[in-house]
Amino acid sequence: MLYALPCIVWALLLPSLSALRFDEHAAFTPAHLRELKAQTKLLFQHSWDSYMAFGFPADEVRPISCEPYGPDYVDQLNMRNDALANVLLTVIDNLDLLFVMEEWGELRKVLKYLHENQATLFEQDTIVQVFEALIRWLGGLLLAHLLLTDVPWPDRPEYAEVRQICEEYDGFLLILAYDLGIRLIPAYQTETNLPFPRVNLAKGLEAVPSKMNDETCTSGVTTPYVEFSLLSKLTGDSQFEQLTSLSFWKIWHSRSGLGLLSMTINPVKSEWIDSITGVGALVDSFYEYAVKGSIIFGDDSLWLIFTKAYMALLSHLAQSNGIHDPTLFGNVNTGSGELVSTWIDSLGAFWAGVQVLAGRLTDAILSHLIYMKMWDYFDAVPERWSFLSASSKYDPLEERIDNAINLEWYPLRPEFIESTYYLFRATKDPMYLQIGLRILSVFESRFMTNCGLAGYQNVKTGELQNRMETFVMGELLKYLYLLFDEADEVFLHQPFMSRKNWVFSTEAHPLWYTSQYGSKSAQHFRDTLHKLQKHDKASKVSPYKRSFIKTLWLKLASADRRMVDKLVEPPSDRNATEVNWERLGVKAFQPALSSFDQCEVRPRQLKTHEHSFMQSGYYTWKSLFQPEAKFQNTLVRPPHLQRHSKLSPNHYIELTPAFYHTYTAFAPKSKGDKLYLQCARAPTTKETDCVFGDPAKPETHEMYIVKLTEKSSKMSPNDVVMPWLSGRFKLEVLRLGELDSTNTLITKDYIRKARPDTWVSRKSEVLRIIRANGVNVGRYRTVWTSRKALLNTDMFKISKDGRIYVQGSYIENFRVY
Ligand code: DMJ
Repeated sequence: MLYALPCIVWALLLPSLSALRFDEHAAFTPAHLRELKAQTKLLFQHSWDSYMAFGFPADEVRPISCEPYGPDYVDQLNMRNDALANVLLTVIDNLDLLFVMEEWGELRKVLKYLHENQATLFEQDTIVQVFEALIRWLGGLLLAHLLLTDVPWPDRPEYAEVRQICEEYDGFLLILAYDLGIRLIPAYQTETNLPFPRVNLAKGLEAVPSKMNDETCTSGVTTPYVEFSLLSKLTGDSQFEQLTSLSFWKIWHSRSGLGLLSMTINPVKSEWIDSITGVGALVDSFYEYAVKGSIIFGDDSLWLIFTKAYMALLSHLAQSNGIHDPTLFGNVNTGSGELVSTWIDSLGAFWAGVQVLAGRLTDAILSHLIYMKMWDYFDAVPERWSFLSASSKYDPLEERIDNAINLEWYPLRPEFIESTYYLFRATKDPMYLQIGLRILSVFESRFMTNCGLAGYQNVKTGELQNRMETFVMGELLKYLYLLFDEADEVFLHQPFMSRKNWVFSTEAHPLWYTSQYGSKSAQHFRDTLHKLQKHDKASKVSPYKRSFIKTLWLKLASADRRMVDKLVEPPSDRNATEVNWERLGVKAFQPALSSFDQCEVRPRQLKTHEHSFMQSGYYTWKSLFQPEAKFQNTLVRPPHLQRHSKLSPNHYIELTPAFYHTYTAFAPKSKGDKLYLQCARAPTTKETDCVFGDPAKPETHEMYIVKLTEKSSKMSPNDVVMPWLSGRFKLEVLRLGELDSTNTLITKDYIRKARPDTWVSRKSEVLRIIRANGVNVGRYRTVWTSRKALLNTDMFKISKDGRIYVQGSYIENFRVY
């Protein structure tokens, strides 16, 4: 490693890096992928070496000016102090990356430094955010501890050094993690059981001005649960788990009537501050940790939370035309479910990864696409992008760009490459490698600076930011490297790790837990702590810490595990009793909520992929270019990127010539073939939203999916049965001459067939249910409701054969039984 390497030398090396580059030729042979991994590793080495040469032991290195960067000691209220506290952040957040990159020499060096400085590392008079400290520092320490104590490193030459390091390791990282935990846990000293967002590491809660602690966010309240529970389980000190699970459940029970959680809350009054929700900033990792927590701890109640929350998101947030169309999850009012903004944020790109983990592959592909389009146009994901804007396509480019990009920075956030990695592991579609290839080449050509990697200060102008947050290496480069590890060479992908049930934390630290290891660890920890306290009372448990523990335990004596148990929902009884299935000729059915218990393994639009050689499923997806049509005013390429057209002559990832030619090589190309390579025209039909009955939480009124029917039954497999008609419906309005979401032209015949009772005029229309309470319906499925459910309202008219008219309009796929 070249710590003292002057910037000039790096500048000289840059051209040779790009010379190494494959010319965007999409072979993705084992040799090619190995080369891409090597190139990604060079980016890591450049960043890490720069940090060690110019940043260490500060928290970060500034990638343009090559200076160390840490907390602001003058202005304590500076938000940058949320994550920076002079605690060797780059090192702690990247310990596991050193394992991934097999940088054993570096690992040994930084472990030695941490060992020597452990007594004072967190004794910092700075105000930090519990959330950031949790995910970056505590997660980093816990994971490194697990890697050093709970991995059966094979007896192979490449692991000889790490086996040695493990043997020498005395468990000090867990002591450090505990020290940190004890400093952070005062945040939970509230009457409401919701934590304060910030603490002072050295002086506790009292040293934090109240205005810095009067607002916290849903992610801040729920996310600590996973890392803190792990800390409890590994140390045997249950306070961390008890307090954080209590807050998790408390906030879950504060969800709105629609089952939605707002973004920010006052922890003292336990009152929501806003009534907006989305899947991005401030609320993102609540969903993420409901799924991941359920995996790490095998907790079914967390999984149930996720399924309910997910149904609510599908009902109220999901915006798409047809059931196979790109979907974006907008921001809505938690009370009414109405859309309240026309932007989505960069953090929301993680969502597709969680959808993959939750087994919803088709949904994941549909929500990932819009972020790929952002890369197509901006070579980045702007912090906030507007899908709708006031501009028209005739307005000047600058004006369109101004209206399209609401927050203009891109600090090299990892979320898009993170979900790309998940999607590739789940589908093996080469399009995801192509995305990785483009990102790698943009990083090499645009974001690589003298001392690391610098993202955009302004996506619109191309101005760079003199900051490299720790997630750039710790998440982005890690996911990129693992994406190219198709051969499963990295230890995380190897069989000796597959029994661990590990899952990446929100900060990309792979975490896992087994009770067997937990009890062994807790016993060992107690013994070590006991010895330490005996020998070094003063430095290990300061008076403030001891007194806090005492008060907290008094509180816990009354607020014990039973308080959490009361809030935990039992897995609901999902059996149907009120539908006479036999009379309806239905032999098998499934409650909609329990459909989440099965993983989807072959996403629909990629179905053909399994039969085809050298073909990306994307080229069979008819809606691939729908976003261009739909968002033509806000997907616009800024001038500075147009000037760089030499670097990326064709900015569409999915149309990179080499890739397109390779991965459509065996696709049918003539018109008569079933999979003729052609995209559908964007639908011209309009959509409308309506609420029938009481728009309650998704679990309030169970709905069912028909699985198997008698021949005589009017129902068909996949039909939706709603014994109570209640909730939000998305309808497509089909008018004469329009093109619908299935690419069908609405002709007189179509309307006449649907409504034989009516004279077809230019104004005739037919409605179609696209989605009912988040469940996809569309043209080929019918929603059935009981006649009883429609009796008490004038809104509906039922024809003799069970068709339903809503205020005079006919819904083609809606029937009563
Ligand atoms: C990271 O610190 C984590 O991924 C977190 O969950 C969200 N934000 C950043 C990266 O964007």
